[in-house]
Amino acid sequence: MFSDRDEFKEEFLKKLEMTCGKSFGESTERDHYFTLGNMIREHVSTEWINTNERYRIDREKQVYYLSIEFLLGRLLHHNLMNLGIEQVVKDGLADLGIDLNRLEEIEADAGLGNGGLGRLAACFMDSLASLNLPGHGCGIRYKHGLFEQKIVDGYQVELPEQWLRNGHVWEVRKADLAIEVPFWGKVETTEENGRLVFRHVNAETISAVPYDMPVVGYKTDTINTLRLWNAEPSPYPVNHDILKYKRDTESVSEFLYPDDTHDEGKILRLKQQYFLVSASIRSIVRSYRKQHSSLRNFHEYVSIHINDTHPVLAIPELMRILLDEEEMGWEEAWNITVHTIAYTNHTTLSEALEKWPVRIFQPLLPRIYMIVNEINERFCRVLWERYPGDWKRIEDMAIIAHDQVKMAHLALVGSLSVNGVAALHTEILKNREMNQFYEIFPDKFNNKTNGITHRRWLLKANPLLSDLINESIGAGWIREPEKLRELADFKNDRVFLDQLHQIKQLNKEKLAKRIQEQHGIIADTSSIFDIQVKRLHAYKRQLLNILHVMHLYNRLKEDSNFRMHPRTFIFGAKASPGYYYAKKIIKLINTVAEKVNYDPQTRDVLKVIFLENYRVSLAEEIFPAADISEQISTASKEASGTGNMKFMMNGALTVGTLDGANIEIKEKAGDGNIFIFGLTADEVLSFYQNGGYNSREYYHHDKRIRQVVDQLVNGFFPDADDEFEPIFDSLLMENDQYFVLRDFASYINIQKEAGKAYEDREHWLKMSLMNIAGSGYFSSDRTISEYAREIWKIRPAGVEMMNK
Ligand code: B1N
Repeated sequence: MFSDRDEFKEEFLKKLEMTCGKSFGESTERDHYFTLGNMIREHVSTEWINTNERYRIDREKQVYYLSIEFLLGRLLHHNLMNLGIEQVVKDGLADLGIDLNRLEEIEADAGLGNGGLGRLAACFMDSLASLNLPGHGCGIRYKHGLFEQKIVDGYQVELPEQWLRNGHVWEVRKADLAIEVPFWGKVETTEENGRLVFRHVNAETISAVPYDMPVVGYKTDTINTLRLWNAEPSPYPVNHDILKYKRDTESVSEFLYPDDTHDEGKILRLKQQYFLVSASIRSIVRSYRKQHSSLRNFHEYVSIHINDTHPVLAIPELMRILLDEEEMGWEEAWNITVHTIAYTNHTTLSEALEKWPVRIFQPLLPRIYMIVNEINERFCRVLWERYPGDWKRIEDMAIIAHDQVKMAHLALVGSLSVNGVAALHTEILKNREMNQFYEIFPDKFNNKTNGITHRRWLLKANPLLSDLINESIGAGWIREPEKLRELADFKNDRVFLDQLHQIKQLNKEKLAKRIQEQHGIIADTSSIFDIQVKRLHAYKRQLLNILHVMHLYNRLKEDSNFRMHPRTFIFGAKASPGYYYAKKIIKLINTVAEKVNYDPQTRDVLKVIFLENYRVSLAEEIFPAADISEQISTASKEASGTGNMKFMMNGALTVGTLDGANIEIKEKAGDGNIFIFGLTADEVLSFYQNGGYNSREYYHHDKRIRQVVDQLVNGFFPDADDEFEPIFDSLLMENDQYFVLRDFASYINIQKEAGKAYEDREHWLKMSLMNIAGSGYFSSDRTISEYAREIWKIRPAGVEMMNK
């Protein structure tokens, strides 16, 4: 690697001429970006090869993290930072008159995920490498990531995302390692030498071509691999219509499904899932076989993690290889499989539970179906012995029932570990959603509270705050984030608190500038930045937030004595394109914004901003600028949340329900440093079970509620006609499934309290500091260490840490 800026410059200029075929004088910013990116990737390649060699020679156990989503965001800055060459590169470029920040903006986000689940996978990649753990990702190289969102006339419009338009500097295509994945056809069963042999014939195959990306650990020698599979026509097509065949194959890795916590049940999705699983498992086995003569001890050297049920076919696929290729008996193959696979559940929402009709599953994956069927029959026999005559229970728990394959049941039966993603979530799985399975397999269940990489979400996203932390407690927190605790010592230090305030202001100004450039709205940086950014979903209750804004507007209009600290309510959210109700909420937020932002009577104290196209790179500017973090899901519905952790780590105070990881945030920040409101999970669940909630009572008895609900339909929004009737109906005609009206009064009160608290600046800063100080627990380094120790049983490779 270049040791100083002059060496860097020399190499950069040489490389520029070679890759772009232009002189420096003729080159554009895009040329500079590509030159730098290619240069860095090439530098990384030696260590990348070394890491792989080391893994091969040491024969250490490896983990493979299978995920249908990896929401990586941009990589240039992140890689420079982790390599420890950020400053040299910045200085060298500056000498040439190039601004590194501008080059960073050229990079397209790798948006191969919807939200929390996909971003979690990306944070885990960073933590694995940074902790020197032998762990790799396997995913799909979607040509189009999550759609780009435009807001037109207040409505969401979706455009295809184009991250590969200008090529992608971080990937390496490895065509020679392609794997053929078979679909359709049929299975011929014959008997050979007293043994049943299964042959999958007349299959239509798709080539899975790996594109590898280096995953650079933070200032270590470890460089792991994220392998993304691209679907291409196979060199041996059986199909005669070549053009149609080409289109059909390529469609498998064309689009990411845009449904967050919702199951679409489309055949192409099942194809994607088997494509990912089959290519990944076969390639894992292929490299295993290079070092081991049989697969007998596979589970001692390999752990395979499935991120939700999307890759659950890893279970029958591994069985297929052990049975059909290795010619093992069922018992031995099953023992290896169950000891290899671990499963994380990310939601209890029933609409997200994957179920496949047998009539789709069986013809598409004939051999896999046979194996799932056998797993089911054997499992049902076990159930029958344990619960003789209890037909109802067996029907409920079966993997295949009523002509449907239940993917979660397959995961529960076929893996050695089942974990939830926050303490409350795991308890709900054990005691409610998966209680019958918990009874049989109590030892499988465990909790792994989510985390986020503090390197991207604090060190990189908030350089000013990171500097302040370094100056006060040293840089040890970067490797050991729990050390952020030491910041608590500064809670009575006026000078320190004042610096904290200055930094928040600067971050707010930066965001305000972006808002003004993009939306033409001026956000007052002395107002409270109250932010809700996440996917749009009824259970996340963006509706509660915007109804509260309408309530404040009403108060301001009606009561000239009403005083509040000025607030800027900021939203960012994509709605699934087919999710009608969610899109109505977006339109409502924009309609309210239109009304309050231009009313001379209110615009100085109340602003509403809907940020277009929320994504990782924008998130990095948002979290550091937040005063208040909105985490207001209906209790029991949000499995964990991870945005809540990013806000906390950047010193925002949470206004939230006792849901998901909010409960643990409250413990770590301290009860006095968070604003909790609303029903508890137990209360919500018992309402669902026993009834007893009537939303109309709340509507009739609370005139603040009546007023805002009526305003949805009574002409308050002059051009809205019946636009918001579906929202009105959901609240009153459909009994408000998400308890928006039930929690409304409690929410108004806590918001009032938060607003008042903000006016005592010193106290607020203390609370903010206690959030930062308590946030170390939510580093994904902690989460990944727990997975490594308790589930995967993998150890850090013995490598030198760079002393930078
Ligand atoms: O996973 C996150 C959690 O922090 C969130 O609470 C949870 O909602 C999220 C089907 C999902 N659960 N399920 C999904 C995503 C895509 C899809 O096609 C389901 N996402 C979550 C990380 O644990």
